Amino acid sequence: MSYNPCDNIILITDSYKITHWKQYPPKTTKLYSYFESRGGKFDNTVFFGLQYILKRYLCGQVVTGEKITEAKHFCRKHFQKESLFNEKGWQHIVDRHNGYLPLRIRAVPEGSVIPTHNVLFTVENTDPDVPWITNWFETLLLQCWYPMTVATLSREQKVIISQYMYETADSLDKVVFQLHDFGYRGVSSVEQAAIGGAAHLVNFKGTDTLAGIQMIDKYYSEEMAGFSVPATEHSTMTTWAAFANPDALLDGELKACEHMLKEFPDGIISVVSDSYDIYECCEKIWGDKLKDMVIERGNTSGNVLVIRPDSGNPVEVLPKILDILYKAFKNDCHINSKQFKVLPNYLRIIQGDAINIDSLKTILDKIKECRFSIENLVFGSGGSLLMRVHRDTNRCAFKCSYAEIDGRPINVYKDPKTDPNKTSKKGILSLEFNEKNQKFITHEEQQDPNKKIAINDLLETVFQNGKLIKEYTFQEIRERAKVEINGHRI
Ligand code: AOY
Repeated sequence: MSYNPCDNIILITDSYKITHWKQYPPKTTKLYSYFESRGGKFDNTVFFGLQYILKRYLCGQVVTGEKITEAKHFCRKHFQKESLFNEKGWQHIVDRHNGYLPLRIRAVPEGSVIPTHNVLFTVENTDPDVPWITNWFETLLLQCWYPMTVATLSREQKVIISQYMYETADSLDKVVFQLHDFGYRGVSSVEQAAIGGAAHLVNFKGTDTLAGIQMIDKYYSEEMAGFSVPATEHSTMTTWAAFANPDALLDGELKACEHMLKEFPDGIISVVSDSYDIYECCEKIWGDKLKDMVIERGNTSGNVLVIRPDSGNPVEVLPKILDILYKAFKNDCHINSKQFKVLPNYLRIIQGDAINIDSLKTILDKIKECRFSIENLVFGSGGSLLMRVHRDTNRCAFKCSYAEIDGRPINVYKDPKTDPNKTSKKGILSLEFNEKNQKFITHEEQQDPNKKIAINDLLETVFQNGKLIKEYTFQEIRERAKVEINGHRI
């Protein structure tokens, strides 16, 4: 093998799909399938991530004689049977198409926010001799569920933060930095971190997941899509116990905090402050012993100390430390135009523990109820943002809707008695935005001249015969996915 395992496109599929070429009706010349979200946790989905899959796996000369040979031997051993593998079919792709995949993929532009139950992309073979390749790639193409779901979940959290910011803050400018991605360690692989991290950056600009940034640079032409700042972890705080009395560990934490202020005299820094007692650290270290240094550092605009609690129930901890800090730094605090309390502009809090879309809402509600502005806070989210999602979060599915068999056009669909929610769409599909009622609608059976509707189809050909036909920049993707809140687009 001269390439990495899992780099043979022929084998990026489910075992059973290898046998499907023998199962379709004879004289099938076209198979046409589509991807949709059949509902789930959210009413809208952000379409994102197909371009990565296309560029990474499907573009160019991806089928070679060597890969066919490897796949043939693999299948012989895997199925313990000869000739289940369609060697002739794949060889046809090498001979006739020089190893470029004879497929057409049409998709809604990335970053589009589309209500569920609409077509998001379609796939069809362009060579009547190999109709089975359409669904061969279902396995790979359905993995689009992941970037799409993370982008959707991240955007929903942006909607929530934006609403509370609108109600309690003077400006919405900082929203794009209010949900920082902490999720690299919590995902299952570097590739997942890259894809999920990139999906979060569709909506926000703060991340510690470097893989996401590098992915966007390579596949979406934006060099630096995410930003971060110096921040401590517990090891950099608790090692200062070396300079403290064992029964006065807070002295070690004091030294660690003081060291941070000295080593990072300008810009934003974040200091995890719950090594021993978050309340003591806020009251005695930041609010007393180091208070003058914090104020002095804060005299230069742009210098911010961000205090990070990392344990306990945020609904209890956050109001308590907001109160402690508000009292300690009273002279520099103010009440904003919306009549909410704001800490000095050089002092903020980041809550990066126990954050998910549900706890986020509860926390924001509690903080608002305590009359503190949400501009005092930034959030970090890890596992819940990148890992606690699955294909059914947005109920993503890929289904065949149309075929041509012996020259006849056929509507193809399923309509299981045991679950009407699994009914699939029929025929050739197109997606329309109706300007009159401002709604998206998927038109079915567009091959039928009696049912065909003259519309502006939003689906664009992005891939044809092994080539990327249309490419989206991250900038335009972000623009499309923006959240609108009382006339502000964020
Ligand atoms: N990062 C803002 C910059 C990042 C982090 C990453 C797991 C940061 C913490 C912070 O302020 O506190 C992975 C946990 C924390």
